[in-house]
Amino acid sequence: MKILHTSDWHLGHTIYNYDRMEEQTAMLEQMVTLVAEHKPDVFLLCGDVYHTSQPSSSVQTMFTDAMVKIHNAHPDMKIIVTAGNHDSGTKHEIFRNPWMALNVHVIGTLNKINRDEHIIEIPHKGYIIAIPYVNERNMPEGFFQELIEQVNKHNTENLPVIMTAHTTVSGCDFSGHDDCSEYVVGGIDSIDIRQFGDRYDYLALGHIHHAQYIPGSQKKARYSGTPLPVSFDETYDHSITLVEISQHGEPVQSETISIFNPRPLVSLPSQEMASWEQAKQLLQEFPSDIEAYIRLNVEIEDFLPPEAQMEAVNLTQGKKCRFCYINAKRKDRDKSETKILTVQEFQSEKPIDIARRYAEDSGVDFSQEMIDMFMEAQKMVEDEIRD
Ligand SMILES: [Mn+2]
Repeated sequence: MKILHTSDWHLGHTIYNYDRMEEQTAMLEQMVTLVAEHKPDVFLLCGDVYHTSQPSSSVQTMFTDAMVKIHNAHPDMKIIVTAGNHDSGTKHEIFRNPWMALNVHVIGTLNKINRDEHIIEIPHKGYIIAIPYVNERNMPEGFFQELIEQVNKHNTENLPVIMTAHTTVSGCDFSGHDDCSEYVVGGIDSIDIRQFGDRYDYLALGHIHHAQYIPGSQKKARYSGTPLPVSFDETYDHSITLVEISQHGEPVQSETISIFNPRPLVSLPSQEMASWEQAKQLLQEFPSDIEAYIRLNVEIEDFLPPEAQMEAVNLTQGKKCRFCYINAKRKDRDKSETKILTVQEFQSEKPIDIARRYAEDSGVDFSQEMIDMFMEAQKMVEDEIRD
């Protein structure tokens, strides 16, 4: 069985108010080409199809048009789409039935009553156990293992068994993500790889943007990563994973295929920080014919000049690049000194950092327990907004 594994398309993502549909369309075109070239049996899209639960109609049209093209590129292929934490699972399921006509299976929510709905059989090829993002409070204990056992009971032909999940797995490399600790990434608590059991041949994961195998999984569990970077800190390669498994219990053959981004996210300087004057110089020297999003990494003594943003915008006049923001960090000074934030800095702070600052200023040790409780509360608020 041959599979193309991808996740975290985040369609509709905008960056500092710039619309990214052009790059997203270019990415989707590459998906169509890859399907036509490799002719996989299954195309797996493991969650975070959209960046928000309320994508605009043009973004939804971009997605549906792409799915039709992907289907037409190899009509025998099964396309399996699961919802991620950024998606509205119930909205994805509205068109579940008409999608079936194009060999597209949409799994938006957990069906605890008809668990069979999560098992998709590819006759004489293999089985896919498709699980969307589920808040851990709503995930029945042993759900993954039970489904695997059920599949293995019927798997008399010894066909490959593939499972999907959209979650944070402990020990993964979550670099590039905001809002995270060792335990929680993007509002999702990490779970131990052992919770999935060990009777699957390949675990196709979504949620973490850095493509990687899970340590200790013997290359059986993998994040495909995002095909396009969502943040400036995702400085790694972006790709899709091609997986081949001959039969149940056999090792997995896999290959990553890079996705070309016509408008990359560029930090100036690319590593470390520069002074404001140096950063301006770098921006001025940036080639005018390169299409890119630009972030300036600036180290400051006190404050940026109030006209800094405008100066940066002016320096990009006549250039094809799109200026986004100044990532300003103060030089480390005496730790006991209370940090004063500008409005711009405050707006870019994460809730957890504001809470940490509040605790520190109040002379309270912000313990791991408090961090976990805070992240839990934040996750509940985000779930509330999404639902
Ligand atoms: Mn996600």
